Amino acid sequence: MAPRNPKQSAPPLTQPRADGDDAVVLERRSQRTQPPQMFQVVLLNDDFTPMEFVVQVLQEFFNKDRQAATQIMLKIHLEGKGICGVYSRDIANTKVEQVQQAAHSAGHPLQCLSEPIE
Ligand code: TYC
Repeated sequence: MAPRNPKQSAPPLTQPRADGDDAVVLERRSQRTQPPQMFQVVLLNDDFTPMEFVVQVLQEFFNKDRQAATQIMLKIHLEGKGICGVYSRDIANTKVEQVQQAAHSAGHPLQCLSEPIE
């Protein structure tokens, strides 16, 4: 059998199916598999969590160097919220849980959440 070039061939069709009076309906499937939904993990500002703790969270859980972590922390402090990173759903949820656990253990009210993007 000759190999098919997927870029040149028409999008796949579902199996023909009999519909009522022997009519056959061809349904076109959606053309492309969509990329997975991505999520941004966000930290919210508060009046109590120490700046140094936020910098350490950004370094430990979001792999930021100290300079980048400090810039993100200051942006959150000044603007109310800031993006720590963008991940697939499960990784984003894990990051949120890690931050919440660390903040809770240290007795800080730091809030972290995940938001779908686009
Ligand atoms: N606003 C806090 C303070 O002045 C610092 C802070 C920054 C808290 C970022 C939370 O996500 C945060 N100590």
